[in-house]
Amino acid sequence: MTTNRTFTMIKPDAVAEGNSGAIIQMIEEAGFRIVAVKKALLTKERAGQFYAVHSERPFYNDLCAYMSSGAIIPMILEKDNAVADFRKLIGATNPAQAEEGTIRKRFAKSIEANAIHGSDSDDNAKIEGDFFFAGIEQF
Ligand code: 3AN
Repeated sequence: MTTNRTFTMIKPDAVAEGNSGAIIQMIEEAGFRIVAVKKALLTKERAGQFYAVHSERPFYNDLCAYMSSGAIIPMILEKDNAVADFRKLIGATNPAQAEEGTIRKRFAKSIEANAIHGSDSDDNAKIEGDFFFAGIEQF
């Protein structure tokens, strides 16, 4: 199944450094429409729930601590081919491998503090969007 929505969140490093405006501008200029947006602070436990799929990975604890270390900006986005196009826009997980012109190339600090999240499938986009916005009206 294909949908035209994806889920993203601007991570604590990018929010703390005042890069959220520039990142949102890149997202909108790439043709994505913001369907839902808010600023939020995750507890470590809730970050653990969000990243449960990584619970066996060696970086899981650090990732949860990092993701609860400061405010984040979760968003639901809409565009044709949203999931794949957004993964292209954010670039590789490791910013050292991210292509020129991608959000992570421009703003990511490290493989952990890599500025932004993007869902990797339509199913996960729905699950992750509901994690933050279930029951909230979407425009
Ligand atoms: P992506 O965010 O590009 O989909 P995932 O889903 O493999 O990457 O990883 C989720 C998050 O876990 C990444 N955004 C990054 O913050 C962190 N992460 C992934 N791999 C590593 C690693 N080797 N060391 C530290 N953190 C990592």
